[in-house]
Amino acid sequence: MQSTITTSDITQQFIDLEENYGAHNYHPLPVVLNRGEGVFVWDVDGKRYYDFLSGYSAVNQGHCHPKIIKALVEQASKLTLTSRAFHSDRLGEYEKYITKYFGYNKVLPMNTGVEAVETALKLARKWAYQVKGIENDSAQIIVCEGNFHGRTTGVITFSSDPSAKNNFGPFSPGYINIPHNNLVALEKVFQSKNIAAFMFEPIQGEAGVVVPEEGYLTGVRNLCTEYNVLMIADEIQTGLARTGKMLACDHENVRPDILILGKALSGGVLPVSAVLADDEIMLTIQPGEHGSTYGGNPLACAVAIAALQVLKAENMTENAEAMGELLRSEIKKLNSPFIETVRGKGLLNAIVIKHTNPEAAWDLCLTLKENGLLAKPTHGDKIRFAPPLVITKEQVMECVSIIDKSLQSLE
Ligand code: IF1
Repeated sequence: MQSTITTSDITQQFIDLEENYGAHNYHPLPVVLNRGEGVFVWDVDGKRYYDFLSGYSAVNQGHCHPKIIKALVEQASKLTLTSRAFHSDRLGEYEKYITKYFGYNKVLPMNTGVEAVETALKLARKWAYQVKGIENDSAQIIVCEGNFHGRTTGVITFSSDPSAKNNFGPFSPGYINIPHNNLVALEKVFQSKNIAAFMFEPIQGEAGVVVPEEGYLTGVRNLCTEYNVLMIADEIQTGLARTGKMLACDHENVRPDILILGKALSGGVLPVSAVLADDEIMLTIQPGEHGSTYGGNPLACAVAIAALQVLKAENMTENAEAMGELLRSEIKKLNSPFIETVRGKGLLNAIVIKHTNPEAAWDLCLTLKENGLLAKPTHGDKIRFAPPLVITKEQVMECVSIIDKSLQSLE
């Protein structure tokens, strides 16, 4: 079923500008947004939508959270960037705050998620050669099939997604892919003496919100400890209350050796990412060996403190847990013939569409849009349902009725 979608003239004008002057590296839904507040966004025609993507989990705190915006505006009018050639009065304060918040000795501040991932990989290699004693240039890092850790040429080296990788080669060596959620495969690959680290997403986001079995995180932790391999948790999407715990690793009380954060670390206000680790790992990088122009800038520090504060102050972790349970159970109650499964933890969820039409998930998202809810398919037949963590019970129920109404229109 091709939805009879019409776009207003003003919407089309903005879309045409992007078509004519922007790279075509995305295929967005035909909607042009110009305002966000909490769980809502508005388009240029003034139509309101529930945001069920949350900027790919960067807007956990809700769009334009007033306390985060206040921190942004105040700092922006004082000092935004010093570079790390000089100290600032915000960096040390932020470093102390975030390391106490997550229980690590040190933090290395970066900007985008993939930069933090690259930083974690460099730390793992430094540690491998300088602490574990692996022969130079021989370190191997284990990653999972179905992973998504960003889009630099270094990181897509180990992507298993052809669309992320095709014609971007040549790629760098030093990575081994194993199946996600498979401890036997992990222990097998750990028999080599050259393994520096295992990097994984506690729940695979891009793969379609793939939740590993209970006990997997504990098994990973135990194997990494036993074989002296660094456990690197990429919590860029699963962290910061998204899955109903502050970190997805908290579902099994497991502490990674390197923790990677991004996205909601700024509440969707500007790119802020971070790598946390203890001294044995973090201090393998000496002055001049790694950095970034904007890494740890005063503006990012001020915003990130506010973004972390509101997560706790407004009990967003607990709300994500409760509202996620409600959302999944209410969607299951719909008993739609077009929903194969509903899965997720907290407010990181996805439905898998069952339909003869390969475009059904896209068509459903177009209909959801018409009915006032924005969501996007991932990998064809899965639709991620990940609203801001401030969503209320009443709003969840309204969204379920929008989803129900939209499913009815699928033939
Ligand atoms: C796109 C996906 C989500 C991430 C994890 C690192 C990064 C991401 C677990 C890199 C980024 C974003 C990238 C964005 C869409 C979105 C995404 F579909 F691509 F995979 F969320 F699932 N680790 N994910 O999810 O962080 O450098 O982007 O700040 O590239 O289309 P970044």
